Amino acid sequence: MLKSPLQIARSSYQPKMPVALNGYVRLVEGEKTQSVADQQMISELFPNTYGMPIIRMVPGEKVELPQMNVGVILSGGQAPGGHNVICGLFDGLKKLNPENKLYGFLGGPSGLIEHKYVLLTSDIIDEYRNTGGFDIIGSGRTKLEETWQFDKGVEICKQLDIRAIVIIGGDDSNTNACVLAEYYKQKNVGIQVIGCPKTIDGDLKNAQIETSFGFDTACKTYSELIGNIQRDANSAKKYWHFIRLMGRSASHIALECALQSQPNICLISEEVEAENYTLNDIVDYIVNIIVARAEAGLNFGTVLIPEGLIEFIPAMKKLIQELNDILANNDEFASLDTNDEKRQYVKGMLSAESRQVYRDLPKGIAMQLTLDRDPHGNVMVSQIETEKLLIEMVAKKLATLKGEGKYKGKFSALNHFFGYEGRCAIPSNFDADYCYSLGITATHLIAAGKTGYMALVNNLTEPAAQWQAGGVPITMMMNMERRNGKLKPVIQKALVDLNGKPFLYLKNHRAEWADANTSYIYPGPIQYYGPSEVCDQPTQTLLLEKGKK
Ligand code: FBP
Repeated sequence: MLKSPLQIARSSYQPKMPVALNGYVRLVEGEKTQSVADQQMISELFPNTYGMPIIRMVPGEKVELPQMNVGVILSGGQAPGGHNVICGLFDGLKKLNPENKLYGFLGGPSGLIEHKYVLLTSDIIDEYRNTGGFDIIGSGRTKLEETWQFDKGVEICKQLDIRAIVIIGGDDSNTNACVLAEYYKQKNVGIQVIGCPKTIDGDLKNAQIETSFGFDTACKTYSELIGNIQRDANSAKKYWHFIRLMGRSASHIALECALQSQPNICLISEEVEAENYTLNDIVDYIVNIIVARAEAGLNFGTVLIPEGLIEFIPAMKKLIQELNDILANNDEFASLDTNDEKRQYVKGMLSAESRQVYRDLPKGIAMQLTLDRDPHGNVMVSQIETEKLLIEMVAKKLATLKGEGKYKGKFSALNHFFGYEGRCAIPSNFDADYCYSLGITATHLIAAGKTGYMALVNNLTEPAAQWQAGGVPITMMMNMERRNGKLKPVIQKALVDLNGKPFLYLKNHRAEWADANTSYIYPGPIQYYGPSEVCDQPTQTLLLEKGKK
């Protein structure tokens, strides 16, 4: 296969690692742990994996270990660095014993259930070192949550003599990893389960996990594009760019990109909800900035919009919840032929308040809200074009103001959505190093017989040599939440903390960024080679959270 010069160079990049992982390791166990909330209920649901200690890895002596086989699964959306977790696992296993084998389950969790797998050899692994994407074994969104699925997993693990499964996924997949670990321990089948924190969304983080992998590369990729657009806007001086950014419910990606590029406007869904803003409030906020800039002769700018915004506007949230209930397993709705019939049907089923909200939406957006749900029953926010909705509403408002003589500018807007552009980017040095270390760490947790743990690498704002590896019991991150009408144990999702330093930095600077004089930063493309301050920097979010900025 033909490769670019960068692809060739990256294949021989040697990820930097914490000192403790360079040789053999010893595991040091801390105190017993508690879940973040609902301790009583979580401990009853996870009697075999609750309360385990946090683990720290320190340099140790070589110990002879029996041969072991491991299976790995990629779960959910792509995130840069996933291949390196697998490479780290492979190298870690082979270092412990060259006879160890790594199997990859194909197409996500369904590979385990349907017994679809591949034996990962050094030829395969070498093709994927430091590359983006999940194509080495593929990924999927099948939920692993029923005992028949777990039992199918046992069958294939016994057949391949697999002693442990590593699940690389987000909060839901790691929740399921924990349920699987508990089940296997309870049934005493001798299969360990270890999780790895993946998602570009950045919402799998807490007191132990500093960041999920992929967030760094994805945000740097989007920030490069935003910076380029800003330079274009500042050169041509004729367009307002409305840029929606992936990230599901949480606004971490939008916030991080704002910190990297200093746009004129960045909306944060969590703030919208906390302040109880309506769609009109948001439109007014944008319009006021556009009018002020127009008065200074600046008919251009950038607006960053988190993809989950719509779900955080209280009236929209209510509408979406009603739509979720109406559309769940609704064959009658599915059998309707035209969009008009569907629209009438939905209107007939909504409460009066939601019907009004639905009616006021542009037809295209209203239709998007009724599209298929994901396997968790959620609206697929990546398919709702909020940026177009805002452009339409802002343009309408500006036209009214113009009629009243309150706005004399020219509004010409372009829309963008950045998501898929960053999920498979070549991992930054940070993600390449972090992910490889996570893979090696997972190997040591397995070798030590651990289950129900998430691989942990932290101290990430320091040079990689000073990173600390270990493991955190997944039950420690759990609380009880209502999902599809039922109370369930789940890993607590981290939304943007409105008292946290990254958001406060935005809040303290946004008036200045909105202002007449542009404060744009142009981050440029990810650099893989060069001085450390250019190519090894973690995200602004991490630097601010750790008090390094
Ligand atoms: P994960 O939560 O699985 O990491 O997915 C991240 C994400 O990229 C979201 O930001 C986005 O909303 C979603 O996946 C898009 O999903 P799909 O790949 O199915 O279009």
